[in-house]
Amino acid sequence: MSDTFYITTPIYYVNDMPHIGHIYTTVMADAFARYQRLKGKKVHFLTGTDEHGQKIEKAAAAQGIQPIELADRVVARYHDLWKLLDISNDDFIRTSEDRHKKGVAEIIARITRAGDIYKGEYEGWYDARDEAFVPDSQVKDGVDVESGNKVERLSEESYFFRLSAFQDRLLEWYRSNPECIQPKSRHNEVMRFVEGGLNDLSISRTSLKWGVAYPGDEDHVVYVWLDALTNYISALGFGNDDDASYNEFWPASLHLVGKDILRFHCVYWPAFLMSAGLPLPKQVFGHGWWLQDDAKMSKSIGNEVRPDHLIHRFGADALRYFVSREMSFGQDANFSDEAFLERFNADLANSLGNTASRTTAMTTRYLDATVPTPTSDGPVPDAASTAVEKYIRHMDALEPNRALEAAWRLLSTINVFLQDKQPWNLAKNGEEGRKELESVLYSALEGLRITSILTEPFMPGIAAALRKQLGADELPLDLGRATEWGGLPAGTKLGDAKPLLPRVDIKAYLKEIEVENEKRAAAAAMAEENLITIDDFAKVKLKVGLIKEAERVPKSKKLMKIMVDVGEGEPRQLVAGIAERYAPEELVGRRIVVVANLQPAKLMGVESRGMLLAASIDGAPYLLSADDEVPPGTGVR
Ligand code: ME8
Repeated sequence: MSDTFYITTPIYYVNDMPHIGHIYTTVMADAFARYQRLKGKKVHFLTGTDEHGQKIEKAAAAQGIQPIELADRVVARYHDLWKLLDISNDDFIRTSEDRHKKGVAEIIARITRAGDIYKGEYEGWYDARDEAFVPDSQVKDGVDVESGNKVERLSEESYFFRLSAFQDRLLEWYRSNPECIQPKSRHNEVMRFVEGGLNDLSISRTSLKWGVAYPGDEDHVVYVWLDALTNYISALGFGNDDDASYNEFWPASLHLVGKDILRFHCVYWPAFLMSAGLPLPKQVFGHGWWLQDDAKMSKSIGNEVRPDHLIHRFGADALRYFVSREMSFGQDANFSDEAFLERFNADLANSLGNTASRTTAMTTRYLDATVPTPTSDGPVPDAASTAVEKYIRHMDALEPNRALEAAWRLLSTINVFLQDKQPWNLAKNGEEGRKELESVLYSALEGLRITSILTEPFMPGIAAALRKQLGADELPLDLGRATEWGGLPAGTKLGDAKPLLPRVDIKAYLKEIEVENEKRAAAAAMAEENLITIDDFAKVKLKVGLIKEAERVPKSKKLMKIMVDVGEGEPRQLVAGIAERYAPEELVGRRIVVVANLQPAKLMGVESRGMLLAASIDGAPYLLSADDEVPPGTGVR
């Protein structure tokens, strides 16, 4: 069996800030990475960002910044979040990095050499949200009926990958590797899709600039999914001078992705690799979606959960635990603050926190905070070995929620045992009672030590704090000998007892966040009032105008009627409040800036078809002007 384990998350788009979905995949990948380390594997854990493509180009334009600036901002947020959540990734790849571009160039070179690329014309639909080509049969009224996303028509020169030629080889791979796509239902889904036939895939775009330059053809950039998928090998040094990590870790043990992008990972990616003559990943797992009120979170609906308040108040580990335990791996689940708080109280504060604090408090009180002689009496030792065995079985089968259930059954056995034996009464029963008291407390302490190992992949911070309280922080941390009964030596001094996870008053907390949310909504509404998007600004059509005639509006001190050439043939009539500062003869021949798409209005009975721009100092107008060489009608932006 290989002693390396290479695990990846998808690389996340930088058009949007991270939310619970991105947190979930990364936390689960982290849990598996930590688990494999506990098993003694040499782990390489990769995450990163997907920075190219139309979606990012558009998002950056909407904010009036360069795509790379947007990427830098969002990447900084990802780095902060992964630090806060104690994610133990070994590397973070950005597709804007040179090492990645070299990897993309190399895989294209290999596919080209294999004769699987040809030049043609792409005529069809494109879904910029998923960065996917959509077949005609799937589009109705400009919408992809499968995803519900809007699509646009493309017609451009493109390089094509001969995906159609890989149908049989892909089917053969699925059939002879029943484990390669998980869960099983997804394996069947992908097979059915491929059995339905495959079209060749457009792998370059000309109508887009923000991407990896297509090798040898400057007019094209590489299609963002070919670019993105290659991150899994470019990050290891594939196509670079130093490819030692590639040789050590490829093929990946596990690509962990959401079910939304399974097809890209199970059809395109293996086909690219087959063509390039490279080994295929061992397994792709497509997990379910976090929903809110049964709807998938999405930017357009604006229902994405960003649980910063939960992390801030309860710590990263509480959130890590909640997402790991609440969702049956592979299925969908709803996210709610209420569900989080209930689990927090029941599983963390009660089952774990209380058991730990009762055990350490009694050991402190009755046994001078010192671990007594090891014993294997009572039900806890068996419960511990069953828990470890089940935990390993479920983790190996990618059933993390069930692995946690197994660990919590051990906690429950410890709890029931303490309740039965009532150590506080044993303490009153002389020498006989004292012997049993020591045995009961040893079982509880040792059961907790083993729990601290099983929970480490999910809650590294809490697990470490628990081990410290048990005086076990220097003891080995692995899933071999360390989980055998009796590891906690007699005479060990307990660490300081601090409450690990105090209960929360759910009602009071929900009220607190309601008030917070109201405040936040009010702040957002204000921000919205003051800020406009670039699209809002683009609605205002500004043009340079040349003043041809000017005369005061009779009986008005302020108003001047002017005729302005805005490049439309006929001059436009405008009425402006500038007569107190400018004489008509000063105006004729000036080049000014005009709002050309303002609804017409009447001022003192005179029609005005537009508005001129002027700076205003204490109410006095100072006209904005344009240089002499700018022709009338020129757009201003
Ligand atoms: O698809 N529930 O990036 P992305 C659970 N760049 N997981 C969710 C989720 C939800 N509601 N929403 C998102 C991309 N995710 C591409 C990937 S890989 C070569 C390129 C998670 O930023 C889930 O893992 O849209 C999903 O696959 C991923 O975020 C999509 O992230």
